[in-house]
Amino acid sequence: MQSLSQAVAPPTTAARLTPASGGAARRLPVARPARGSRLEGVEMAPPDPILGVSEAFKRDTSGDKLNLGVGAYRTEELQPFVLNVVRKAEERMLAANENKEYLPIEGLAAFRKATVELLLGADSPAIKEGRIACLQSLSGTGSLRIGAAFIAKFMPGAAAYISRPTWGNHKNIFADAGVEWKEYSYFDPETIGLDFGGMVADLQAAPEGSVVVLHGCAHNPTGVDPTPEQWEQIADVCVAKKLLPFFDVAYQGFATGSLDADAFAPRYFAQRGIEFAVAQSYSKNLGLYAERVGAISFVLSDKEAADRVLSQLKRIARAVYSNPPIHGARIVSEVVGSEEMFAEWKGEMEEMSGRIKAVRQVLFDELNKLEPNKDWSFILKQVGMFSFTGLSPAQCDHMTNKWHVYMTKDGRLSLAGLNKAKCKYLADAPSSNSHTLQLRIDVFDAAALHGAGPEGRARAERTAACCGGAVERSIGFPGVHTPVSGSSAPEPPAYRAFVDFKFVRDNVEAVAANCAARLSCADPQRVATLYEEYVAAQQETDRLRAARNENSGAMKGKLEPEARAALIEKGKGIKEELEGLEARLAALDAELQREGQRLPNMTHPDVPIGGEDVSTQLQLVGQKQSFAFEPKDHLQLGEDLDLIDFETGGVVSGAKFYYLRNEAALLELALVNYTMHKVVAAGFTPMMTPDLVRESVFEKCGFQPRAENTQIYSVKDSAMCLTGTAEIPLGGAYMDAILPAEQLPIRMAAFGHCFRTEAGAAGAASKGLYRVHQFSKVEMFVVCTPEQSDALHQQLLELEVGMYAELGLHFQVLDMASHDLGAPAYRKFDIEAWMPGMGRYGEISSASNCTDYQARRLNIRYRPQPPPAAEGDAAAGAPEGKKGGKKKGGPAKAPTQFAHTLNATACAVPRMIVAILENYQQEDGSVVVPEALRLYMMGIDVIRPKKKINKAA
Ligand code: PLA
Repeated sequence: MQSLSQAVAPPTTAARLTPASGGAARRLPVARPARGSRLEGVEMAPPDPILGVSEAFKRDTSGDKLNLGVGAYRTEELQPFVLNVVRKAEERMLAANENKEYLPIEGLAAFRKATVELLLGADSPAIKEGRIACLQSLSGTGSLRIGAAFIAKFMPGAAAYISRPTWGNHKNIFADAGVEWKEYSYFDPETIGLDFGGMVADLQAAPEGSVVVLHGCAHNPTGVDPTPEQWEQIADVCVAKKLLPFFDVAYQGFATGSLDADAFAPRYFAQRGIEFAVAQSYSKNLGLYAERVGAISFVLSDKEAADRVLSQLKRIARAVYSNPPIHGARIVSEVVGSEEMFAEWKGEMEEMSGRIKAVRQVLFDELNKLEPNKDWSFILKQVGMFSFTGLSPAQCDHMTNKWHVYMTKDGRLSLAGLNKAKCKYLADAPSSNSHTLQLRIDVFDAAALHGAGPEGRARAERTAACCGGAVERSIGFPGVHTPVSGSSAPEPPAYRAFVDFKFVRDNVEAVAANCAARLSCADPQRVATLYEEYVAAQQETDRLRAARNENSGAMKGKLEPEARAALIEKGKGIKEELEGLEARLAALDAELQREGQRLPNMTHPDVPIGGEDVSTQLQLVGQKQSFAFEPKDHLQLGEDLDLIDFETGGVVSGAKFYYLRNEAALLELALVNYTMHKVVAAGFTPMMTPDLVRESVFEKCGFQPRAENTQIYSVKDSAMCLTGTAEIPLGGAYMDAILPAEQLPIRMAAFGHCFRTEAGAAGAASKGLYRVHQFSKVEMFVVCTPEQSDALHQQLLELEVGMYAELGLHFQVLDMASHDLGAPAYRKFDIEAWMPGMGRYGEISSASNCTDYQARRLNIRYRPQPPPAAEGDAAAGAPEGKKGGKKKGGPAKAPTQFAHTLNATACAVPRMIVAILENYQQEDGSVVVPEALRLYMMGIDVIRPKKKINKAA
């Protein structure tokens, strides 16, 4: 049986601790660190972007400090708040003297009843009919995680769509559970409101059966919620696209102050009979942060399904924490279960949400006083605990480092942690305080970014121009293009590519010109800037680490108590600064990856700049076939000679599928065997490769299986795709390898099946065998050193030319123009054969030099040979570490370098069949088999008409 990890290999996992699957049995040397602890490779995880802020806040000794990071409610005195109803409930519980026995796995019955009633209303039919599978779990986070684990297990392959932006932990939760997450548009910085059009469009574009995570109310971090009418339309899309809504209800009561009004969305979905999942939390609305009390529920269409789902939720929870904690659950049951306490809670809820609204008003007023010409209304319009200010990460850092205002790097301010008095500090303290000027500028900038600020607009325009535009990229087979599109901002990188950032920074103009020449929407200037920032942060980190070491060195030995105390204090300061910097480094690194991975390869200087029409003709081989009769096209020949059966292909599989029959079936095998014979003779290792490959390998080879209009078929319920070309499994074969230079070049040739959706394909060229959903191909792939790749590119071309010439085809060789290069290709030679049926040349093959583009993504390296031992050195082969004062371990190993990769079509079977049938047809309707193939054709040298099987007897 397939294991879960196989079924849902999370493509978002960036790093792997173990070598590629099957690594142990690989015959290739794979670098393993020769270090001490077996866990030496475990890297430091970055501090949590939200809870890390609270940790830093605690360490700050300033009297001015303000924690606007975590969404935790404070009183007007900025003190933590325990609700009166909670105190009362606890008193009752204490008086009742209850025991501490384990709860059932599903939790406390009274709690579960109270929780679904709070969500859907006590008279909800779903509750009455027992259609809700409700499991008490560990607050909102744990409930989401159990829900995510359920999705991973029972909806394998379904991605979870989360809003952009969203609560930072959503990505962790789904990724760690093995559910791939993707984003839908949500926030429009221009209007500081909902990008409803973008949201609906993205959800409509999501594959059927996807999960869509919706904030039930008081969206975190934007404070922007859909209107009831918009919720109706969201529900329509969920129904039409069979999406599973997964509500995250963490702030019920904080949007409007009313627990009932804030439950509008889930209640509306339930009323429409839409099945959904929901995670509820009592952290905020009952102030039970540390009690970890919440629930995961599935609202379903019948009781029987609910019973089954609950049984599986229990099964998951049992293996994670066995059963939930009781204290908080009892508080909830007491409060929600008693009419009087429930009413009191509602009052306190209104009070909390009212205080935040009052703070909004004061902050708004202060900012207005300060800068009346700006539109600050977003502060008032946003709902819930937060204000989404638009401050950049650098500005947020500045707020913290200089003014002790702790906030998350996405520009979110928790107004629940602010009071009226501090609003003044935040916006406009007495003018004698020179600090405020800077603060004012920060917040002022925020408005500029939100509104028509030049930077924000430029970004938006760039994204629109690039991603909406017709940027196309070849998927490896000539003439087939995949639009590189994304609905808006690029997704975060799913893997780490070793992009040469230094090169980009040092050559930013050349890289920009290259992007323009290739119609790429990447932004080299941004990459260069990010890299500069990254390097500076790295240097600062190194400096601090050295200071820390020096400080701890100074503490060794005997010291006066004061001196020691001073050193300890200093050490603390350094530690804190380091933590802040490390978080910044991690954020910079992620953005560098995201932006860097969008860059295309550089371009060979001889490549003509422009569209296909400016490609250079390098060679013209053979001559156009002249016919003394009216030649047929391959479809007619295929029909007349009973060779190609599209009709049955259509019935059995669908349009653009076909059967090859009789000599055509043999012709496919003959072409494959002929080609294999040739390439093996040329030193290529013959291979048969998997037709299903992990999505991540596609990405590392430079393909985009998830892009809109992708040419690649994804396999439902798995993270695998059907190969579009054997280039992908061949490229993946040496992923993460470190190859000794003397093993290079590695030449491989694989027979593989190619599957293509042919999205957007139309016109004459899609007739017959020219463009089909499945075909066979022999593909060549080379891994080599940088010095070898240009010559090998020529050799691949020569091999192709030799074979097609021997097969008697007439063709031209083109050095393809820049617009026609896929992102990985540095240079590409296409071969186009004369196709009498179309009356023009048609592509039959393509050979690309990808230089180190794929190798930097697939992490294919080689180790150059060490320089020959200098004279007078220890004799070569002397025992390591003995003579000559050499370091233990023998001659110094040269540092590894990225390999180069090349790929080339040796034989794309159907297009060869087209070319052969059309060029070798005879006046009598027969087709002569090219001389070179006869050896492989079981003695058949002419294909003649034959009696066909009549299906309708
Ligand atoms: N869902 C959303 C949207 C949240 O904002 C939070 C908490 C949770 C779920 C989970 O909270 P729980 O596990 O305590 O029930 N968000 C906080 C805290 C308040 C945090 O990050 O954990 C925040 O500051 O965003």
